[in-house]
This record gives sequence, C-alpha cells and structure tokens, in this order.
Amino acid sequence: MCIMKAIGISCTMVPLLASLAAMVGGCGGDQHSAHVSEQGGGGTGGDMVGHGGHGGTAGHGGHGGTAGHGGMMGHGGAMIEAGEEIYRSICIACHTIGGGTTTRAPDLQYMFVKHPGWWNKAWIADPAAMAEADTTAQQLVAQWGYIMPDFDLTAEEIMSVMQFIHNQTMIGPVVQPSPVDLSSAQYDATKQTYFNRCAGCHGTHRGGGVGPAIDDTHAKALGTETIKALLDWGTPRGMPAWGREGILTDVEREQLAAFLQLPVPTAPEMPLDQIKGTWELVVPPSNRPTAPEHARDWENFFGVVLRDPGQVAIFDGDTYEQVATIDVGFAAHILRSSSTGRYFYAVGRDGRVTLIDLWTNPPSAAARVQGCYDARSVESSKFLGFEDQYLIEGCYWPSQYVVFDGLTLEPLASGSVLGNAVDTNLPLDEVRVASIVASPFEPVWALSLKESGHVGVVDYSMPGFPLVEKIPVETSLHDGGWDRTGQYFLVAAQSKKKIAVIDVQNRAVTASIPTGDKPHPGRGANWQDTVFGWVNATTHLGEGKLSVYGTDPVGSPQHAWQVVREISLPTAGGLFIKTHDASPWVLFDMPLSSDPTATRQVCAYSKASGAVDHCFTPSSAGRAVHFEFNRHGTELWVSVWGDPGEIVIYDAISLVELGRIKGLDTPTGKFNVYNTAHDVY
Ligand code: DHE
Repeated sequence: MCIMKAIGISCTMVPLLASLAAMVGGCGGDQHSAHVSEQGGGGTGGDMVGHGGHGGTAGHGGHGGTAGHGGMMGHGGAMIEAGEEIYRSICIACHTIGGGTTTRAPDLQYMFVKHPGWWNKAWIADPAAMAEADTTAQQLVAQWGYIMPDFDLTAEEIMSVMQFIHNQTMIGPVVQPSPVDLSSAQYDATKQTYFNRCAGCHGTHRGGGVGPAIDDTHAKALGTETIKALLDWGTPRGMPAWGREGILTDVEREQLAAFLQLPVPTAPEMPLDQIKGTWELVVPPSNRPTAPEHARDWENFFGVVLRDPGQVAIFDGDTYEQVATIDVGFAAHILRSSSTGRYFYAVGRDGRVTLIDLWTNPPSAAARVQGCYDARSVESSKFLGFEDQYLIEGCYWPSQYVVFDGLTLEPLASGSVLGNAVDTNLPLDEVRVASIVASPFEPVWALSLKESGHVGVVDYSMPGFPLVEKIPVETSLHDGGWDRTGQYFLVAAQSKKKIAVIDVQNRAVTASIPTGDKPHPGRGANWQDTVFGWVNATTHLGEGKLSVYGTDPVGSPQHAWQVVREISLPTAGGLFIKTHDASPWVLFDMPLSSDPTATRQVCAYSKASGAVDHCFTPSSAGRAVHFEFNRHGTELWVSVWGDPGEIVIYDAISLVELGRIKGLDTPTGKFNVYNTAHDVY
C-alpha cells in the first residue's frame, strides 16, 4: 500500500505536462523480464528495543520495500520501519543515505553529520521558513538552486524518518528491490506510456534532453524505488509529479521503473511515401472562399491550444466568442500562422499537422497530414514571394524534417537531421528538431537540432528543400525566437545554461550568453530598455532568475549579447515571457514552480524601472501559463489550467481584468493571428 495514502499526506501538486508525445514504438517480444537478481535479503535483524537509539541497529537488507528489522521490537523498531517506508516512498527520489550526493540533492548521511538533529528536523518540517530565516538553509538553497518541497509530514513522521536515517548511517546504502517482470502486453503498454509521457523530455531513445538520460544503465543506477518515487513526486527542477497528479497509477510507475531498466527499444522510421499515405485534402484550394465569408477581424483571431482534448479553439479577439473548435491531434502543442495570416497550422505531439482556414465561416480544417510520430514544431515560409507556399514540420521522431505544400499540406520532401554532436563529434542515432524560425531576409528556415547542437538551415527556394548548412552551436537547443530585427536567432541551450545567438544570415554563432539553469524563453520577448537599447529576456526552469540581455549591436554595441539585468526570483519553474511594443510590461509565468502559490502567479516586469513591479494571480486555483497580446497590443490573454481551465483577459497597460473565457479544457498556447504571422513578441 502506498505509504502516502496510509499516512494521509496531502497532495499539493497539480497536473502539468499531462499528456505528451504519442508514438508507435518498434520492439516487441514475448516476455520482457526486467528481473535482476534479488538484492539484499531478509536482513539479519538487530536487537533494538525501545526508542531505537543509536546503537544496536537493525540488520538492513531491504528487499521489495521493507527492511529486515526482524530483531527490532517495540516502539523504536516500529518507528524505524515507518521512517523507512517514508524514506523509500519520498526521500529516495532525490537523496541517498551514505551512497553519495546525487545530482538532485545531498546525501542524507552527509546532512546528518553536518547539521545537528534540531536543524534537520526544522528543515524537513518547513523548508521554506528555514530558507527565509536560517543562513545554513540559505546556503543550501543557493547551492542547489531550489528549496526542498514541503511534504507535510507530521512531527511523528519526521521523527521516524530521522530515526531511520540516523540508523542507516551505520549500515550503508539502502538496497533497492528488483524490478518487476513485464509480460509482453505490459511491456508494449509501458513502452507507449514512455512515449506518451516521458520521451518529450528524456528522448525517444532515452538519451536525455530537457531531462537527463534514462537508458537502462542510468535507470539501473537509480534503482527501482528511486524511479518510482521520482515518477510519483517529480522534482523541483521541472519533472512533473505523475503519481501525485493522478496520471500514473502505482502499478504504472512500477512497470515504468521496470521498463526503464530494460534495453532501449528502437523506434520505427517514417519515410516520405508513408507520410504521403496520411495526407487528407479536405477542401482543395480551388473550392475555398476567395474572400472572408464573415465580417470578423480574422487578423485578431486567437488560436488557443486545448491540449488534453487535442483541439484548437478559435476565438474572435474583439468579442471573445469561440467561433470554432477543431480536432488537431494528440496533446496538441503549438500553432503557427501562414505569412498572410489566413491559415493556422496546428501540430499535435503525434506529428499530425492540421491546416485551418480562417476565411470560412466558421473557420475549418482544410487539410491534414502526419509527418512524424512525435513532433513539437511547424513554421511557414515567410520570405517575400513565398507567402503561404510552404510549411516545415520538425520531428522529435524520426530524426527528420518534412516540407509540405503550404496550401494543401501535400508532403513534398523530407530530410534527415542525423549527424555528429558538436561537442563529442560522435555520431548520434537520435537528433530532435526543436524550435523553428522563418527568416524575413531570405527563403530559409532555421532549425534547432537538439542533440547534435546545430542550427540547421533549410532553403525552401531550392529543389528538394535541402539542409544547406549546419551551424555548430551547443547541444540541448530547445526553444527560441528572433531578436527584433529577424537577423539573430536567440535559442536556449538548456543544459549549457546559455542563450545562443545565431546570425542566421551570416550562418555564424555571434555569442553564447550564460544566463542560468535551464533557460526557457518560449519565443522570448523584445523591448527597448531605457539604458541598454534593445534587449531580450528569459526566465529559467531550473532556478528563480529573470535574465535580460542586450541584443542591440548597432545602437548599444557595448551591451550587446551580455546579461544587462539579472533579477532574482523567489522560485524556479518559469516557462514563458512575453511583451508587446504597446505595453509597458514584460510578463512572465512560473507554472512549474514547486510552490503552488507561485504556479498561479503572473509577474509584471516594468520596462520603465527595469525591475519586477508586482505579481498577480489570475485564478485562485490551477496554474497560469503562457501569454499572448491581441493584434494592437491593447489586451493580454493568460491561460489558466484549472478544473475547468479558463483564459483571463487584461488591459495591457493597467493590467486590470477585462474578461474571462471559462469552461475550457487545458487551454495552453494562445496565438494571435497578426502577431504570429509577423513574429511580434
Ligand atoms: Fe512546449 C514551444 C518542446 C512541454 C507548451 N515546446 C515549444 C517548442 C519546443 C517545445 C521545441 C518551440 C517550438 C517552436 O518555436 O518552433 N515542450 C517541448 C518539449 O519537448 C516539452 C518540454 C516536453 C514534451 O514532451 O512536449 C514541452 N510545452 C510543454 C508543456 O508541458 C507545455 C507547457 C504545455 C503542453 O503543451 O503540454 C508546452 N511549448 C508550449 C507552448 C509553446 C511551446 C505554448 C509555444 C510558445 C510560443 O509562444 O511560441
């Protein structure tokens, strides 16, 4: 039985990243045994009686989750056993005991030697209060970049877990149980769960990305219980709490822990002929309206991703009416506009692309296709003379890009992005296409190639749409966007803690700006700073910091490509930042914070003062995520994930609430037609 349920610990984490990439895996087989030889044993038992003091500890020898405390009797033994259960279901996610500091948290033996009992007790009881008042706690937070979550343990539970840790220091590392055996059906189902929930961050072939590598070697080193606890509680650095959020059951976590300790299966390819087979032209261009069928200002439409139902809702930005709802694919991810703005292109995590015609009444799907099993990005051709002509889709799997006709989605070409990594020069079997931008200066798209660390340049004026250049940058490239000129592509190299600056026109890396742990700018935000000229900014997933960097090599060369303002924030978990020329504010969210209050907040940085002016809470529940301005920059739209979700609309200057669109299922990214077509951010 789950110890958390048994002791009634409250669940404070709410779903995020709830549905990820859907994908068909390759490997099958009959019986997939994850069983490794049973470690530990029954434990020899100690002779501890009473309050479980220092001496006479139990013989450890944990097997499937219970230690061998056979000889322990009375309150002390029971207490240590209770403490062990808590340790094995919570603390083990991040801490070892005598096993060495992990990348997630310090070793507990070390903590107990270094700090007195009262201190450890106070820290476990209320980490946030300690971080506020105690200098040792502050040093710890500074070192690790986050405050340990508060697990709401009672005084008795804290005592028991401390007793357990105290006694463990004499015994050595905790032995983890063997993984369960998986039947063929369980293996296949778990493989799908991995692709749906984990592959987006850890890679199709489990080589890592936003999250660390979890191939079988890494997984075995973590151990069954550590993996299960990580899946249950998530981490303060952004891994969702799949168990606490009610998305993965105890059994599913157990099976995932076993699956991850088995060799990595190979995923299938998707050649162009197969992609062509998925193409569905719903309305040929010749049958489409030649002028809008409605009188609405379609350039002020908002396309809103409803992630969990895999839909896009189209809203009239003037009246807030929902004018259409269109199915677009599993865990819909983002929208991009054609360069005239008439069409939206939606991409689902299952690689399905949907072309939405905004001139029909109501707006409707005009074509569909699937270019990948797993994808996150699309972009249209934006260079003069190529308006609405082409669309590119970047795949997470297979390692390729696909080019479609922009009006029909007919698949035209695909190209591999496999290659060697920029740092090791070793060949890779998985290279994911992350963010894509379309140059306003030439007929090219710039593609972030995550694992290899290149920015690829695809020329859509050339036959076959070739990858004409691979600019070596940094590995772990993720999200990014243009500077205000459209010459420099600013993209996060997340694990390198940098924003890379690529001069796409000159095919060169201009700078690498060290900003902080796991920068996550979305497409970023461009504005004119009172001192430093044009700047851009990012918050971070891994630490509480807003970094503002100069992007004005012409007007303010002495500040270009350097962090010019650094603002410490109380919490990590930032995802998006956004502004508009018409607004005095730069807004940012922190939906992946481990502090539930912060997840609901939006903070407003003042362009005038160069400081965070205030934060506000769009909703008393759920999480605030992602922003978009309306066409003229007079309104700010914020998504709230709740039950149900909603969009809250603010005046872009006063930040006074103007309205709410309620009853939406997981509203996430919002894309105003004009702003998306013209790269306004
Ligand atoms: Fe996204 C943009 C990848 C999780 C909402 N996301 C992007 C981009 C990439 C990416 C590569 C840039 C696209 C571009 O500009 O061409 N996202 C990933 C992941 O790999 C990751 C971490 C895990 C996964 O498996 O998908 C992930 N993303 C999320 C979420 O959990 C979010 C918050 C909600 C959701 O969709 O489930 C989310 N991502 C978004 C949004 C954008 C985005 C709203 C577009 C931002 C913009 O303003 O352009």
